Amino acid sequence: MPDGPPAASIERFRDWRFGLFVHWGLYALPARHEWVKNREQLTDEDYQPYFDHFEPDLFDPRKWARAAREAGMRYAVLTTKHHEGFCLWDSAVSDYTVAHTAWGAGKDLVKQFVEACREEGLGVGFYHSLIDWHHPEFPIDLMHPQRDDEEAIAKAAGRDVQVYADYLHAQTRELLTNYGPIDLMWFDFSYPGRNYPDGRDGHGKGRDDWRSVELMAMVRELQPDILINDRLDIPGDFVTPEQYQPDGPMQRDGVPVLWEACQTLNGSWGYDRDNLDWKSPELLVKMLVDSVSKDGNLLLNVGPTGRGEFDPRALATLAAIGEWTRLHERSFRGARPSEYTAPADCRYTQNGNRLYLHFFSWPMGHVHLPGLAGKVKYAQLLNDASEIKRIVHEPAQQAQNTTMGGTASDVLTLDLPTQKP
Ligand code: FUL
Repeated sequence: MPDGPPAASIERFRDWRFGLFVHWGLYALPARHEWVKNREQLTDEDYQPYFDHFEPDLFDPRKWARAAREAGMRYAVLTTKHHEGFCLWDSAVSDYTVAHTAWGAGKDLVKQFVEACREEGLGVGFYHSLIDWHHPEFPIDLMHPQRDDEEAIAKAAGRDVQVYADYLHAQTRELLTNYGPIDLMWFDFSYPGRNYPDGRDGHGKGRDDWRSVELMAMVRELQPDILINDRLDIPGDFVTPEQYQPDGPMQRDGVPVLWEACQTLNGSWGYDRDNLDWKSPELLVKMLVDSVSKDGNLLLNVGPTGRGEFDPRALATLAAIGEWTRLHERSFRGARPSEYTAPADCRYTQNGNRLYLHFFSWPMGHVHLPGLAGKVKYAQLLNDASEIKRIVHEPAQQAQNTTMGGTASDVLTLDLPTQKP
C-alpha cells in the first residue's frame, strides 16, 4: 500500500488552483448557519421539520457545475454529510438520508452532483463529517447540541463511539465505491477532548474514536489516486487553512506541503439568508491570487438555498469573479510561485517563463521590481494585451536611489497607466 497519492494527482490538484465548496443539507432550511442545531441547542425533534420539508425542487447540479466552471473553478467539493448527520445519498446504513424524505424517495443527490461535475469537466471531492449530531451512538460531548441537557446526557451514558466509527467507515466505503474515481476526500473534523473532562462518557484521553489510520488506509485502497485532507488528526495529503490566508507557502515539519485555503462568501458555509457580510469579488480574487502566489489553492464556498439553488448574491459574486478569471486565467491556472519577491501589496505568479505581477492596489504611475533588470524581454497588461512601453533596466547602484526598498539587486521599472484599466 503506497503511503501517499501518486505525483500526477498532486500536480493535477495544484494545476486546478480554484475550486467550489458546496455546503448543503437540512440547515439550508432554517437558513441561519450550518451549525444552527448546535448553536441553538436544537433537539432531533426541533430539527425534524427540516427533514419533513426538505423539498429542493430547483436542485439542478448542472447549474452549480456550470456556474463554477464559468467562475474559473476546476473542481467541486460537496458536503455528503455535515455535522447534522443528514446524508445526501441513499446510504444503505442510514434512514437519515434524502432518499427517506417525502420528496426524495429513491433519489441520490451525490450521484447527480458527481455526474454534473463530470459533464462540466470538474474534479470531484467529497466532504464528509466525522461529527454526527444525529447518530444514536455519537457521544454527547462538549460540542454536541445536547451538551447542557442532563437528561439526554444520562440517557446517552451507554453510547459506544466505536459503533459510530463502524458507521463512519461504512459510509466512507459507500462514497468511495459507488461513484467511480473521486479526486478528493475532505474529512471534517477531529478535535481534542471529545470526552467530558471528568471522563463521564467512559473514555479517557488519547482515544482513537475515528480509527483514522485504518480509515485512511481504506480510502487509499478504494481510491488509489485520491488526495485526502488533514482533518483526521493524522497528516493527510493537503492542509486546509480555514477562513484565513497563510503568510507564505505552507510547510509541515519544515517541508513544503500541498495546501488549499477554504473561504466563505459571507462568513457562513450553509445558506444564511440574513447574513449581509459578503466578501467582495475583488477581495475573493485577491485571495485566489494570494493562494496561488504561495503555491496553494482556493476552495470558495457557496451554500445553496433550501430549494437547491445558488441565491442571486452568490451567483453575482461568482459571475464577477468569472469576468476576472476569463481574462487572467493563465496567470493562475497551472501557475506556481515565483522565485522573485514581489513589491509591497503585489503578488507574483509564474507560468513557465512568464511572470505575472498582480497589483492589490494600483501603483502611482510606475512600479519598481527588484532583481528583474535585464531579465524581461517584453511586458504587457494581461487583460487587454496592451504593451507596457517604457521599461527601464537599472543596475543596482542607480537603483538604490529610485527603489523605495533600497534593495541591492538590479531593478526594473515599468511605467503604467495612471488609472487601473
Ligand atoms: C468546519 C466546520 O465545522 C464548518 O461548518 C465548515 O464545514 C468548515 C469548512 O469546516 O470545521
